Amino acid sequence: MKKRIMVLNGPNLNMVGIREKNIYGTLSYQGIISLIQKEAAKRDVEVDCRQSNHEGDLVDWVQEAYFRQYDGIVINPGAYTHTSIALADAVKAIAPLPVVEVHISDINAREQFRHVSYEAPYCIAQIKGHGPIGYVEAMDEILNYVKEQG
Ligand code: CA2
Repeated sequence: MKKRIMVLNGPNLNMVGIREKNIYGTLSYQGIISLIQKEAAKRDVEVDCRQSNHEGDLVDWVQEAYFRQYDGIVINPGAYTHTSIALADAVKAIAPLPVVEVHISDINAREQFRHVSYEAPYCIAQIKGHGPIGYVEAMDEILNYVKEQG
């Protein structure tokens, strides 16, 4: 059966490529999704890509990935990374479903408040500062993890 990965993006990620290009690069949100879809097709993987500016949507989708038995989640929670215990709880609750956290920028090289991630302790990996290709690396982390688990 084809592997199925949910790719979630949090608040303001629909703005990349439009503003703050010095931080997030010039590729648009749609460009990032096209890149992920192209790389997923090469790996014969199904990706379900969603973006929301609302915390509860992200919590609902993490739960949906669990109940609908996706193989894993790639998530860039945006600023909710640094604030949301609700999202961290959701990620923790679906263990051992593998979750990889992605950040386009290197959150550790930025403001102090971005150094904290509430969900990172419950993720199998965190990828930061690799730009849009980080999403593809995250997808590969999930696929390797799933393969190793048999
Ligand atoms: O580096 C990342 O991917 C982030 O998750 C992006 C978030 C930020 O809050 C995190 O600390 C790191 C922000 C999403 C993009 O926000 C924009 C705001 C204005 C213009 C363009 C993008």
